[in-house]
Amino acid sequence: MSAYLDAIAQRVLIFDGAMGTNIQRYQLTAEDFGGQATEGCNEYLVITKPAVIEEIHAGFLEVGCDVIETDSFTASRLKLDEYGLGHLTHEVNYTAAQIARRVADHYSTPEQPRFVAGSMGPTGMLPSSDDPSLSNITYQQLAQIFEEQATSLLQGGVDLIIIETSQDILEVRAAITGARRAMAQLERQVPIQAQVSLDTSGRMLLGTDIAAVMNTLVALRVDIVGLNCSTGPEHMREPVRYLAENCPLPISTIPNAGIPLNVNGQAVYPMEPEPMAAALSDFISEFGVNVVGGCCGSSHEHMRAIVNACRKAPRHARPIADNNVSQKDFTKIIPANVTSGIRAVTMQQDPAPLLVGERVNSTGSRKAKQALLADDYDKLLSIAREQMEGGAHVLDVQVALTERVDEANQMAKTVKKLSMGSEAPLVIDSTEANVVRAALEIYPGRAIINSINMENGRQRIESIVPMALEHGSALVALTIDEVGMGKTTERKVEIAHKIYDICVHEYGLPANALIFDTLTFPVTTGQEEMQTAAIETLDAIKRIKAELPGVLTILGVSNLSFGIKPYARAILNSVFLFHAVKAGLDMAIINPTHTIPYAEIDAKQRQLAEDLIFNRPEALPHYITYFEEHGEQKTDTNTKVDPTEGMNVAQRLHWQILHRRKEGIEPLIDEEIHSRTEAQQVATGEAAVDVLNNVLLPAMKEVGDRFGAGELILPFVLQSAEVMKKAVAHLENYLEKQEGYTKGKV
Ligand code: THG
Repeated sequence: MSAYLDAIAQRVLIFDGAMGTNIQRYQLTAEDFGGQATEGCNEYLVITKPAVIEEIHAGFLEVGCDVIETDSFTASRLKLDEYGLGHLTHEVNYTAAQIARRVADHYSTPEQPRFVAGSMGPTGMLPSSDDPSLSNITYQQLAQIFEEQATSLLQGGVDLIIIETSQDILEVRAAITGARRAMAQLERQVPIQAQVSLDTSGRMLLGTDIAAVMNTLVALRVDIVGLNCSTGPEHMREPVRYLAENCPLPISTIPNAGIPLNVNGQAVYPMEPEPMAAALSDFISEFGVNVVGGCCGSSHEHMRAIVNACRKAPRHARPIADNNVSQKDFTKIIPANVTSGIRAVTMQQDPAPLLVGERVNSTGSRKAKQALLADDYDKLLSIAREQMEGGAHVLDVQVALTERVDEANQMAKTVKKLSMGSEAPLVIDSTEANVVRAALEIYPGRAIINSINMENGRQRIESIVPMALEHGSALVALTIDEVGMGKTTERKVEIAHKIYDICVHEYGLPANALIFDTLTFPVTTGQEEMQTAAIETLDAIKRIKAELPGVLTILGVSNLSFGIKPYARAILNSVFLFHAVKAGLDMAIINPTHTIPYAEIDAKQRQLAEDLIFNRPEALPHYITYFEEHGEQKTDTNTKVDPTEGMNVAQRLHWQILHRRKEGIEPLIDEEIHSRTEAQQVATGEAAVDVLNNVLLPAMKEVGDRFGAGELILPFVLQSAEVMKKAVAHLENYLEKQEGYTKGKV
């Protein structure tokens, strides 16, 4: 039970204003900060000038705020170390909490209890970026840093933990884990309010959009989801609307007093108290926001105006989930979505199914295997992009190699590469717990784990399900037990029930995070006992969906057709997929570029495939004979495979920069230079300058323009810049040293 959550269920709660901005007003000296070495460390003031912090807290409570935040925003050991104060981490956080507690208790009345939020801001690291120094920290290290900070805040008596101004969603995940570990250790549960900062285009620094933020955080079972800092309220409007319409939990909105202006090197927050108060009270009456407050630039006057306006605002009756932590039924709360570091994708596509691209797979693709043997992660990324361009919604990633022993390491590198270079949510395909863990600790969003089974009784469940809970992952379960793979409908359903009972009832995994794979076996081998394989699988899907409400289903469709020719295989898989979806299949692991829409399959071929699937007499010989005669059609049904088809060389160069494709950029440069020197009779140096100015720079300009318009995210811009760098480096081979020539600015 939490008094804070109880209060949220009853009324809008108002947080305090800015700590930093208000400290600045005191014009403190180096001495106040405990000396020159620690000047500017606002958190150290809880030790050196506690009266100042106390007065700021009291001022906010005086104007009517319900919640004050501890002066501990950058008091993680990592940040305090920058001032040589790391050894005081406990003391600073504990004291910050105690000061706030004391002031809040002084102002609390039965009618208006005041709350203390233990503030944890970012460490300054960006673990999910590919910057070598900013990403040079592990999930576990971050979790440990936040656990330490949360422990001291909890010991100091905070009512909730607020993780705020977050820039990197992977760091938020580590902070949540750290806070949870601290609570478990101290046996004291408090709510977690997780807030991120979005820029004016509505994304986090590394491109995470509001849907990915919300779905990742809700799956982690935080108690409040919100936004703070970065912009004024006007830019928060659309993301707040999104949260209001989609977030099952209470939401918080704590903007800056406008976007800061730089006045003589000082940040000045331009928004006046009244307009800010009006904007926040609108959020309450229009969107049903549950928690408001002020971030940077918000003075006591701002908060007085906000309290006055927001107390009067009738809250739009947005439904929120039951506020009692212990009774929250997360099965009903957590949406059936997965996320990458960029966006969210629903696992219940309409029309079904969710397409899971199968080819980033060491055992299911020769190309992928060779890439992994050579540690060629660029190659894996290009396979991944092909799958996405072919229509995959998410990608299955499997990297096991009998030739190597570093699966966890290769998995981590692959997941990092794919997260940075594509927007696809990932399915982590490994039954090894250490490999799954390595992937989840690198992956920024909400992944799907593939898979658990009961081959060794409860063993896999016990090692993997706690990880799924910690990371908020969805989880594939194969219908296999100690006796073996479920081959009949009866056995498949029986095993699914066993797994469901343990995962959902014992562990509390939400039913819609559980995805059953009823397995299918080839009907193409001629083996007597396999002839009904497709029927058993389809019936099992129907029964599992009916008997285990809320769960999802998945199938590796191509298992059905091993051993026959590619085109015959594609037809059989596609027809089977159609029937599996009719039976209730939610997700299909396939090669999307080899899948043919049912409606486009020739009626005769459809009939032959259905005869085989439904085990009609002589179906297999008929199928094989037919395709021996009609078998040589192209299996690649995807006409969009080469998006640069029909482009000239200059257009291709432009396209590759815009679409972040390094491969093959150098031969294109050579080709373009040669065609120019030949056609225009100019020197190569001149042609190179021309290519730079009229081909490469305009491409980079378009990248910049698109970024400015919010159409491109920062990591993609950096990757385009990498392509540009490679192109320019190659171009330099053609450039003669010329006086007064500059390469231009990028
Ligand atoms: N269920 C679940 N996960 C799975 C499977 C499943 N993961 C792995 C596998 N099965 C699904 N993935 C593939 C990947 C490739 C192929 C089939 C399934 C495939 N590959 C070509 C072949 O073998 O003919 C290789 C082509 C090439 O080398 O390029 O068919 O069932 N939960």
